[in-house]
Amino acid sequence: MTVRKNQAQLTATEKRRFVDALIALKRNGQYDTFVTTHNGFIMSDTDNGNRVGHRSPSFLPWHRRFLIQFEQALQAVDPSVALPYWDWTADRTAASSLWAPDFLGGTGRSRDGQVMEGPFAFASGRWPVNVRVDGRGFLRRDLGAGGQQLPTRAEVDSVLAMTTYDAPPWNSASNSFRNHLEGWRGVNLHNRVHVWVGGQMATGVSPNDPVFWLHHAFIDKLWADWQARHPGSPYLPAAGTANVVDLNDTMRPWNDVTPADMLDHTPHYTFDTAA
Ligand code: CU1
Ligand code: CU1
Repeated sequence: MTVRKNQAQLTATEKRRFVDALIALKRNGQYDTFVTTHNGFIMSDTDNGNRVGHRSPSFLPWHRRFLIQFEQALQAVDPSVALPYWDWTADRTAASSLWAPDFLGGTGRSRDGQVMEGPFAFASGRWPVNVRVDGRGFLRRDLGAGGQQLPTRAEVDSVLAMTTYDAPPWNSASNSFRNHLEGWRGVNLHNRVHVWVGGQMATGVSPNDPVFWLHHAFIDKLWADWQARHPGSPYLPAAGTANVVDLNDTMRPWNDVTPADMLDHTPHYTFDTAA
């Protein structure tokens, strides 16, 4: 049984095993295939064209399926590993243990943004950035970029209070739970965290930074929390909508999964909510 824990609650051994599994996938090439897939969807998802991974209703089920596939790859290396989640409303500064040298390492140096500490520092030799949107082959961060603040719990609660999953025009203009959570409207939750971390996280190749998985595991948990609060609110749209993934449409790049298949996370994992 896979139990996803708050990263702040992980033991030293759990952190080490998660990091070791990431590095094993980097070494065997599987890690970079996830980066390539993600960037492909970022490049092709548009507000007025066909959209699957982002700026559309399937943002949440698409990333849920993407994380499950990645978690299964980690578990093929080490069955004890599960994706941790990063509650950025609580661990909201660069001084968080998340960024310590025994876990993800910290921010980048001022000259070029290069992460200099921890297992993912370029000098460690274990984390080459191969799938790039520029010429730089090292992990970059700029924690707190541009004076950004991470979202607060009150901002999260204001989005969880929204009752409609999604709404026309089913893109970055929608006034809906999905779009406020994704961050194109309103208080901006998900997108803002990508920008706060900076470096590759602010680009389509964001999974180059391992914190991508912890951020999206929390976004995924917020979807589950919203479902529990609004049991009468279905995934939308139900059917017949152009350019977006309806409830029972197949979601690229997979040929065996629909949003309906992803509505219940509990066959795949649960969340450890112990404090
Ligand atoms: Cu994404
Ligand atoms: Cu994201």
